[in-house]
Amino acid sequence: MDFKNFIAGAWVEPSTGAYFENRNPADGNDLIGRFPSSGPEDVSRAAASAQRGFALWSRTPAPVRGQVLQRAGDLLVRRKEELARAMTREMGKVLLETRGDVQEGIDTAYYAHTEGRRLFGRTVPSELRSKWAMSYRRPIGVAGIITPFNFPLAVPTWKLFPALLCGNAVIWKPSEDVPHTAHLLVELLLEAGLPPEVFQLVHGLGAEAGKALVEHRDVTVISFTGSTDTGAEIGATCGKLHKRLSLEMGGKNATIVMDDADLDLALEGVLWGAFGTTGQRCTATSRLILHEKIHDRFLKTLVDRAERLHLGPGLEEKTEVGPLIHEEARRKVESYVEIGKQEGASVLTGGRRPGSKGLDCGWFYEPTVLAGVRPGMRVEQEEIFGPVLSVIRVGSLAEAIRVNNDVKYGLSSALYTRDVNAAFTAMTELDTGISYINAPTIGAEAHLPFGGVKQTGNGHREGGWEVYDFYSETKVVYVDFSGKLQRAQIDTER
Ligand code: UN1
Repeated sequence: MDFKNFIAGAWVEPSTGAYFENRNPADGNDLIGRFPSSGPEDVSRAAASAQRGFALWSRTPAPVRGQVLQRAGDLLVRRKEELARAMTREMGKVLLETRGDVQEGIDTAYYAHTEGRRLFGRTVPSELRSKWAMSYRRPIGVAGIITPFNFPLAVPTWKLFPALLCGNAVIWKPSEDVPHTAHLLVELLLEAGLPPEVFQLVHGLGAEAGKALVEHRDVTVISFTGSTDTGAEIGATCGKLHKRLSLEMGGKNATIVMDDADLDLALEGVLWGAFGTTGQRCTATSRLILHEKIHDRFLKTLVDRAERLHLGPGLEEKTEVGPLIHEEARRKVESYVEIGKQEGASVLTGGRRPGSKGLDCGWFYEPTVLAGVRPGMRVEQEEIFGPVLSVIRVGSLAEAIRVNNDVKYGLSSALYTRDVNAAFTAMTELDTGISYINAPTIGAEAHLPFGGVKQTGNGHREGGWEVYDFYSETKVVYVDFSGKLQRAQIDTER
């Protein structure tokens, strides 16, 4: 089946006439559909429509905008299972996780709904008599939203819902690996009552549709989640064109396990953080920093458990780890495991494609533990985005924190300990946007700010209350009701 773009209130074919295929990563023979390979002309049409949508939507009261998102939340609740199944089919992760992905979208919808009745400004005292000073928040314009494959629904909603609640029109370019979920979400938003020209869906490749969106002069806000390299290119363009930009990029997240930790708890957290979503989360645990006193013992149980994780198609209930997203992702994982070996790491488990015949139609790769990794090795520094855990041995908390911080990224970190002083020291010293104590590096909640420091981001946050600042512009208003000219800084009575 050929899917379409949604532009100017209608489902339309791409101007290019070109399409790309979308296949199930667990079974390459399962074709989900063909989706438009859009180009600059499609983006231009979308931008013109979005401007008309903006004129309407920006004048719609925020609580009314919120009601549309409430209805979207209700529809997501009703269709949770159906959506989760479609998402597992196209993205690969297990059903338990795609259900969670939809739930994160539901939480984001209901948070956005209630924000429609807040969107607080401030009223502050003026330095002059009979004068009020206040700020309020206005919509900005047309937001170009570019999203990744790993959370086909949750991550888009983190961006789309706050952008819409704040009164912006949206052009969405979803990942070419999960266009079907995007299609289903747009259908749902229209059903929830979103006025058509407020929302445009433009499918396509990053280098074509995505690039055209970032470069279009009428798209004044860009939000991107993806690789640090692409983020740097987008940043350069947005800098030149004076666009507001939010970037959410790579991570090299570590879990530290101290010698006083509850090791059973830590084991569960490490397995879930490293191999959940087949390691394809920005927040995935890709480094394990073990205190030397428990290093060997912990590693032994970890390897034992990792070996027993059940690999398979995500739609099968017994599956714990699904496939990687595509061939290129698997090749990248394979090449990093080779690099790790050359650097002197040893593969304690995994390090290969599964032997089982049933899995040779998908992009499966065994959960892999690399031991003997030393700080500075490439497998310790670079994002792999797959089921590969690099284990580093340390002698103290101070050393663990140093190792954690000595990477170019700073998204998430975790510490397992029973020592309250160690916990607070780590909370203060770990150089990441998010830290967990006695919990894995994954699992951020929708109502708290999400994002990282250093090359993970550019200072903005998704989620929670902060994202609403990104999608709105502060306007300040002074009202002088004294009836005479009062000069600020000059006529003040001291
Ligand atoms: C991502 O990996 O891009 O905290 C998002 C988590 C999820 C979101 C991850 N709630 O792991």
